[in-house]
Amino acid sequence: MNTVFSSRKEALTERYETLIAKPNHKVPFGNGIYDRYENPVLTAAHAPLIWLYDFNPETNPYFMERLGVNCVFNPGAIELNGKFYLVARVEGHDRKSFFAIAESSTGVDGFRFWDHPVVLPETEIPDTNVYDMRLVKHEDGWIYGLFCTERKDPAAPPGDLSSAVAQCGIVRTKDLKSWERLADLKTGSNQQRNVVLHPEFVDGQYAFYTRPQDGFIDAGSGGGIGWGLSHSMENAVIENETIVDHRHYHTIKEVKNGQGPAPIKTSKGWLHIAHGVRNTAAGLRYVLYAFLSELDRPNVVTHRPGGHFIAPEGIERVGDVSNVVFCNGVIARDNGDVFVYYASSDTRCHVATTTVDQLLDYVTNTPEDPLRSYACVEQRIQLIDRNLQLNS
Ligand code: M1P
Repeated sequence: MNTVFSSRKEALTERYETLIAKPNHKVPFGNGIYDRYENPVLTAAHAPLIWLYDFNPETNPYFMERLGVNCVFNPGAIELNGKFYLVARVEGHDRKSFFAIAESSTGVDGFRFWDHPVVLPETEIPDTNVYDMRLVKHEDGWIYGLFCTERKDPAAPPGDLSSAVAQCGIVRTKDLKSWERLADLKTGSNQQRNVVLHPEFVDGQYAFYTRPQDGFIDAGSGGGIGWGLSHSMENAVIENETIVDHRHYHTIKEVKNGQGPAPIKTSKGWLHIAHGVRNTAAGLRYVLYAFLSELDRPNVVTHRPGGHFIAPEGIERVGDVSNVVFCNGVIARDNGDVFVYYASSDTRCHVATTTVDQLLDYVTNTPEDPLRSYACVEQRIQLIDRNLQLNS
């Protein structure tokens, strides 16, 4: 057999298996709210070699990559029969994203992709690009995947090859293997991204978190995390969209924000993880934040801890779209453990672990953003004075 072919194949296979077997450890100390981990849980290097290379020495004597993978990020997450599944956004060298499922028995390491990516049926108007699936076990018995479907803007002037229309695509499955495509969600907004299905019926209807916005990138006069109800999932229509969580001047979410995964049900309310975006001289900065909403009215927010929950750190700051953390997947286990899957800089996937107790402590006891420097100093002095008293 051709020696270049066989030596490269052998070496790359060994490197791949070493990567998958690499144990992941908590980064020491943490912040008491959650623990980060030393290694990302999924990267482009986790793409199986059979996705990338032609394994025939006759047609690929140099064991050359044929279909590259650029990055693996923004995974939806679900636990089924005690196993952890991520539906990752895999982006090829051709810039198109697709979904693929990786499975682990620990949730923090050992994630291995299934052989085949998800075959996502198209609608009559084919998607150009699909990404950021939110997986939801709904009380109706289906697992729904809501994702962003992107198509060229038909109203774009000639020569404009960038303008796109983003809308919410919907699929459902029972086993993560066969997927039924439903009609795209209809709302009154020109653009929709970050649409998430609430796991329970509200007033007997399907409930959605939305993110209406004017333009493909800019929220314009729109934005905020929206909310709406639909009688059907087969032909989901939201007639009435209201804003649950607004954008706000000079905060972590002044430019835009969006619901992350479906919220976690707790004894004190629905626990939400979301992303907030602000502008800087270096471009947009995406961080995660959290909030709590009422159990019976998930669209009514009761607690808003100020500032970010997770911001990009170290290597997380660098990637195809730098200074970004994004989360559309979380697993809350029956024992109270929570696995927050987040991606950094549109490049790789990480996990942070915590518990429902810790998250409830965080959202209910972290003070709100007082919105002015003077008030922030007052807030901090109150904390300092209480501590000095305790220390004396
Ligand atoms: O590039 C950062 C993120 O940008 C978009 O999020 P949003 O709609 O909130 O701006 C999405 O394309 C997301 O996938 C991406 O990570």
